[in-house]
Amino acid sequence: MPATETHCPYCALQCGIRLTPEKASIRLEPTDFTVNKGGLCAKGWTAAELLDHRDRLLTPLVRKDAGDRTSPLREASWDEALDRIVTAIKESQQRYGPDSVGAFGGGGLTNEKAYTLGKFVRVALRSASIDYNGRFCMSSAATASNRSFGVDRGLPFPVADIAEARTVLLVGANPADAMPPSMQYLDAGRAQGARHIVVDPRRTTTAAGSHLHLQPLPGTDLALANGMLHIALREGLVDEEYIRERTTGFDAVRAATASYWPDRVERMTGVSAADLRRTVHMLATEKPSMILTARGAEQHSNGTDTAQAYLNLALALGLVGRPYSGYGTITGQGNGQGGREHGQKADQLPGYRRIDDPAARAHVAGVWGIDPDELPKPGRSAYEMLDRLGTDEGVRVLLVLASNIVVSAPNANRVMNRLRALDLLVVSDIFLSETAAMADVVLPTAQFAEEEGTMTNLEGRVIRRRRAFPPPPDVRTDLELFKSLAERLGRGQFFSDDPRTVFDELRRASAGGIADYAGITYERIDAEEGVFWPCPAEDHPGTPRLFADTFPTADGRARFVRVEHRDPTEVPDREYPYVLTTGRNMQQYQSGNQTRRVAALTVALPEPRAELHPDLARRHGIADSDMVELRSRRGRAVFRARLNPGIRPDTIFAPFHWVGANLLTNPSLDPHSKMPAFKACAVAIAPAPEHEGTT
Ligand SMILES: Nc1nc2c(c(=O)[nH]1)N[C@H]1C(S)=C(S)[C@@H](COP(=O)(O)OP(=O)(O)OC[C@H]3O[C@@H](n4cnc5c(=O)[nH]c(N)nc54)[C@H](O)[C@@H]3O)O[C@H]1N2
Ligand SMILES: Nc1nc2c(c(=O)[nH]1)N[C@H]1C(S)=C(S)[C@@H](COP(=O)(O)OP(=O)(O)OC[C@H]3O[C@@H](n4cnc5c(=O)[nH]c(N)nc54)[C@H](O)[C@@H]3O)O[C@H]1N2
Ligand code: SF4
Ligand SMILES: [Mo]
Repeated sequence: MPATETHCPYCALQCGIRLTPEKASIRLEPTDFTVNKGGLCAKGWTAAELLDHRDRLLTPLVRKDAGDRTSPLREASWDEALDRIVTAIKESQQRYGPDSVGAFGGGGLTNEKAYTLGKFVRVALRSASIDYNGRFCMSSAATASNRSFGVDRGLPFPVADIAEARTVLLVGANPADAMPPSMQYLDAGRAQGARHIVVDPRRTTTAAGSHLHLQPLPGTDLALANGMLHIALREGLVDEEYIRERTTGFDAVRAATASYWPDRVERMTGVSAADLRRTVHMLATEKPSMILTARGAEQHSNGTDTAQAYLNLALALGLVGRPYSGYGTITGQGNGQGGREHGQKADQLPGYRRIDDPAARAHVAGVWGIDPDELPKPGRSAYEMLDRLGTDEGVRVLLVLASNIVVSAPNANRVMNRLRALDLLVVSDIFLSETAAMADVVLPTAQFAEEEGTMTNLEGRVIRRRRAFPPPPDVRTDLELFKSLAERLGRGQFFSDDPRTVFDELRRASAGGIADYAGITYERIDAEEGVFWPCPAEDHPGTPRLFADTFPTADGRARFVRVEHRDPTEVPDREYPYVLTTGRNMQQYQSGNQTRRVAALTVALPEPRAELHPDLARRHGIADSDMVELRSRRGRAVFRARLNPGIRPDTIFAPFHWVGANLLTNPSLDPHSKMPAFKACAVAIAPAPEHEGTT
């Protein structure tokens, strides 16, 4: 078999890789694809191990005794598995109505699969109940970008532009661990004299390499941004002409920032007024400048307003739409961008259309060949759906694809209880995840190198995932799954399991929408190293850079939105005196269902380690590598301690790649985006016996 050029199965950088079958193995090497230019991280280098892994799911599994989840899973035929699912769907819909059957999707699905999942739920199930793990990822920055810019494309410029900026402010982003090959652009910038400022409660590798590291208390990034805007206004650093010509709504923001005096902001955040001033001076005077946010700023119960505060700052300094400058959010999952455009969201139709917009409903219903009145209304957001599973008003039959919610959803004890209350849980995955292990029916699915499709990377560049080998004999793609379920539900005529056919339909469904893919073809992607949306026609070049002349809002101007600091919903008190924040380690990916099975990664990082300051550790009699117990109002979990003098003494950091961190986290939701507060809750700490092991 010849070599196949495709992309890494994991994050949104979508590094180019080449897979070459050899006698007894598969060789994986980086390509010089324009984004990674020959770079890969440890996860990418070892991704071939997933392909012929001994843990691979190779047949459907069902419970030995249907309806009894304590009975063991046994192998089953596709017919038997699908029949069990369809019987449960029909019973539930008859008894409780169409919305009692729902789906939870993922930002790792190809565009073709994400699109078809959204359509399957609306057209085959006629249900409103769909949402996905991107709600836990990009939703806050997406909401802020939509309301200010009229569009949500994570980076409105190619990632290579980062190398040309002279000042870069990274807020709650740790690309040195989360996207190591992207560091070549930051490194190149620094080599030319650029200055980088990192805002993170921890001294990460990214922070250590920067010019200036600001260490705020988790959840206070909004106050920091308003404080910078206050200084910019007072010291005449804002771009009044830009504000006049290209924006609306600044007066309200100007008024709101008046009370964010530097010494007050210093007390709220722990960042010195001098550092605040240095930062805003660099951004305003050492241009071009970029402000980039990631999950550290966004995964809060005020995440939307926090992203907004940085967006306001970028607009006030006149950065947005100018060369090598602006605001961006660093998208996380492999198809985290495309996955949020084509209908997996509860309130959305393809092309980033709104499901409550009559014109959008008419257009998409036309492409799908149904009556617009058949389309359901908006459904509930991810956690709101999980929180009601198995209740009379909630979902009772749930299909989970491309997410391992038992590990990755907040307040996991509650989520597990709700999953147990379902009438039927169906999970499609590559490996038996913690969520799949709870399911009534487990379906084996094809993985990256076994399927065709498109992904949209963190830049909004649509690229191709290419098939190098067929899946194992009894393993099907999710497209085949949707089609065969739809057939059994009498709606098969609306679905195709051929990725190209689906993509061509997606192009038509997205045409005229915000995320317009109409002019993108597989052939163009091959010829042009990907195509940036919006791309409304085949002779349109695509749009690597947005906002140069106008914004896709009604009046063509960007909108300022007034935002005020609010404390995280849960702040430390006597019983739970520290702030827990959570996030990523370099060697593991997400819920770990893939990377925890890769030998080299698990040798490098075998268990979750909670990072805490040596002073805090000493106070509790904890030494490095001791076991520690963390407790919150929702649960307890045990970690091995890692003493880190670079973290704030009032803050503990824990990775979420294993069951543990999310037993503690707070599901309090951002009112605009419905993002949970993954990055700030209150915990207590105590030594734990060694024999407990990590949770
Ligand atoms: N190795 C690896 N890489 C990944 C992933 C992975 O699981 N593993 N996942 C991918 C995905 S889906 C995503 S979304 C991205 C995420 O990429 P990032 O957002 O860069 O990763 P996180 O570790 O979640 O958070 C970034 C930083 O925020 C800091 N932080 C915590 N609380 C706060 C706060 O209140 N304010 C500020 N300013 N900072 C805070 C943390 O200390 C952390 O260093 O990574 C992608 N890449
Ligand atoms: N405490 C805390 N929790 C967090 C976060 C945090 O920072 N802190 N971050 C949040 C963020 S940003 C994210 S993105 C989520 C991610 O968390 P999850 O949604 O759990 O993400 P993954 O672990 O990538 O889960 C993907 C699953 O799908 C499988 N899979 C891969 N490809 C396919 C496919 O094509 N089809 C199917 N059917 N399955 C497939 C994989 O094997 C894996 O089991 O976690 C969120 N949870
Ligand atoms: S940075 Fe992301 S896309 Fe690149 S090799 Fe690592 S995990 Fe894969
Ligand atoms: Mo994410």
